[in-house]
Amino acid sequence: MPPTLNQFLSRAHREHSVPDAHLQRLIGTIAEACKTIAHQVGKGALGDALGSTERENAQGEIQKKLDVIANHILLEEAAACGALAAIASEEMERIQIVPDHASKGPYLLLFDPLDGSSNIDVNVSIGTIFSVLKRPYGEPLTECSFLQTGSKQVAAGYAVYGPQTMFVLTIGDGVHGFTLDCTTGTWQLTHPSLRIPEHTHEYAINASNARHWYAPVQRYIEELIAGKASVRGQDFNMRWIASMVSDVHRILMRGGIFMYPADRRQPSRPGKLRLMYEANPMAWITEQAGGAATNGYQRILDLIPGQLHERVAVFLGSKQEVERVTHYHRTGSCFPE
Ligand code: AHM
Ligand code: MG
Repeated sequence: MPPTLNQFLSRAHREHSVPDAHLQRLIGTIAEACKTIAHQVGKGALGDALGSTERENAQGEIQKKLDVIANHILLEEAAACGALAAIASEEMERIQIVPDHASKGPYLLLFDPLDGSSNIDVNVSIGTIFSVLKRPYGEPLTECSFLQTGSKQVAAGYAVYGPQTMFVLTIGDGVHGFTLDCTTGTWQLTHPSLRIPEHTHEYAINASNARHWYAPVQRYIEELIAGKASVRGQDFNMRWIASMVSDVHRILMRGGIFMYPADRRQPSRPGKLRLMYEANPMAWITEQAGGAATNGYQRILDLIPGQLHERVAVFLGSKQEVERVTHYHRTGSCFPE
């Protein structure tokens, strides 16, 4: 019988003293909240939770009903677990500080409660992404406390609500996947020590934006499409689920590169995805599984955030592909070699 998530965390604590008791409780609480979200997602039209609200989130996007429900579930459960000082979410403009009357802890939690929400109403896989940082002491607890590089994360992961419900976690010692056993309600370690293959034949990008891409991305994708006839000398396959969790999960399972580049539509906007609760946790998971993650120029985990909800270009997955597209950006090389 594979270990459950709780057994896995207890063993990691015994063997490496990481995660500490607070972090164990926090990860357990997030996983429980994901179970509740999975249950809500699974109800579909029977749960009166499909469709949109009339409200916008901090980024000016119309919230789906399930965005709001998932945010509420995570917020309520995490705030009460005693491990946190404050919480930030894609769905909340400002951070939420755990009130003085509640039990507090040394960690900060960031999450995207329901990633890929355009897929909710059409019954395609979606997920929850989270990132945990240590609370800096010796300064007031504000949004600035969250503005740490991704390399400071102490835990990161996601849940994917698909044909199987899975919880994928890193605490800095590899990447481990747990599958929800619906008969017992436990997360079982089914995918220990996941590794992303270095070579791949698969890429993921929203190709409908091709006309807006900058030259390094144009060149890289043109070569992939040309396949055997190009400098690449092999054919590539394309997949785009429009749910980062699902696309990254596929890459963890069988390799590939995921891209959401900056483009010419809004030159001041460096991509669509959010650095602190989308790119950072996925970048750390990718690196922990032997892959790479950059914004085209720099390692994502080294980027110093200026704002809680800031956006970033993302190239992540199989190492050799990420290195190639990053090289095209760094050298400004737009023409075949
Ligand atoms: P969301 O957090 O509002 O759901 O947006 C993020 C999602 C990612 O999951 C996905 O990779 C991307 O947006 C899809 O964008 P597009 O609709 O441009 O293909
Ligand atoms: Mg998202």
